Amino acid sequence: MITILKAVLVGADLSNDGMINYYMKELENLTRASNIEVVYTVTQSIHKITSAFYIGSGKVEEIKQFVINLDADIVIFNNELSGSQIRNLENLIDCRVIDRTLLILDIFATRAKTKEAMLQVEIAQLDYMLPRLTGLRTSLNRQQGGIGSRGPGEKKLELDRRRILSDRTRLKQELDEIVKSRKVQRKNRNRSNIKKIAIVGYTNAGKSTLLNAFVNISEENKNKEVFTHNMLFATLETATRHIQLNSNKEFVVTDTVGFVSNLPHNLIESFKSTLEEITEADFLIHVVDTSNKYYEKQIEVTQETLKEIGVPEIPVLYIYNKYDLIDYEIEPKNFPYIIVSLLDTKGVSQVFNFVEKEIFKDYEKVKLLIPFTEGDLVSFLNQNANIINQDYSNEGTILELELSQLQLAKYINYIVKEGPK
Ligand SMILES: Nc1nc2c(ncn2[C@@H]2O[C@H](COP(=O)(O)OP(=O)(O)O)[C@@H](O)[C@H]2O)c(=O)[nH]1
Ligand SMILES: [Mg+2]
Repeated sequence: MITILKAVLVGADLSNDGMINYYMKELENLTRASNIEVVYTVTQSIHKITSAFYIGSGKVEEIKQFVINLDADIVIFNNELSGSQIRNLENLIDCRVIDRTLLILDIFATRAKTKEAMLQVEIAQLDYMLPRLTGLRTSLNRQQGGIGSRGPGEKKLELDRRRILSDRTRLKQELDEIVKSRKVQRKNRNRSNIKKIAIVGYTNAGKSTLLNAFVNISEENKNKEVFTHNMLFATLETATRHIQLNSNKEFVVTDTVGFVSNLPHNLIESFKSTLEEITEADFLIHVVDTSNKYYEKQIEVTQETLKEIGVPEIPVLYIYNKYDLIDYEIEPKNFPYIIVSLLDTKGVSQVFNFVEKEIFKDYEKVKLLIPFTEGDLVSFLNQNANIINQDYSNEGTILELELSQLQLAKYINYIVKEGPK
């Protein structure tokens, strides 16, 4: 039988900016994503963090009562705790205590599927553990039922520390190897000068749904869909797909891990290599879940996270998604934007039209005259460019087609100059 853990959530409000309910709602979603039931939520506005418990000791007593009365198994803090705060809280409340960071790391750990993602999460977990060894040790004992067992001796801790450090070095080396080969792949793509689009946004906004819509535009891409699911952090891996449009224009599109507010810093650090794909994009599509009433805050969170991972000024299209679910008017504050439902084919084609126009705006319509002796070039262009019209003259084939600036330079000698009529 699966027993579902019951949690009491705790949030200390230091900034008093009116956002505490948003953060607690988000923590609740994260907790559910971990398959833990939320039985109660406590918030307290504080002016100063106490070194012993983070919050005031009176509040801790109150939490203890809730834990007993509601038969809770775990207390989850929205604020990041130190090792000694965890230990003190656990001793006083007599229940396992974790913080938001550990919760997120835990979700990432269960969702990671590729070797790269697993290594990244493991490194982030070790970085979280290192400064908290004393506190976490009691937390671990308690989990195993060893109530009353104090933390291990100093010597044992030192051994643990050394073991963790050497594990970390080994994992980092493994990760570096993977990152290196990914870089080579990326370089090859860059060399081919294909336009790159990156889909970004808050977790569960519809990013993977959009990627799949792109994938389904053309026949050759069938069976390359990615996983979409109504849950936080359904996918952690970066998926890149090559899309070939009917007009023979091509681009690559990347879908990556979604964001959430206060993403643990060491998680961002260790996912940097994955997220680098975003920094190299020519165009970003920022997907927004308008059915979440805090969608504006989620846009900000995404924008801030992009800044944190060093994304330069790249043109962005905002997609205000899940319009089918809402019964209120929305007033987008970010431009350019499209309001759609990505589950609706009409919405999807609206997005495509915009994207196609935007990323291929440097294409020009020209006429080429290709001598009959160069029939290979005619068939090559038929396969690789958008041919609008094909005609013949005494000298050769006349192709009316769209070419990128790069192609224009390459075929400049074939261009037919249109004289004044
Ligand atoms: N009702 C509705 N659901 C949507 C829409 N777009 C995506 N979803 C659903 O939202 C959930 C999350 O989508 P997903 O693409 O996995 O989000 P991601 O985390 O951003 O990749 C899935 O269950 C989708 O089917 C939409 O326009 N309307
Ligand atoms: Mg996804």
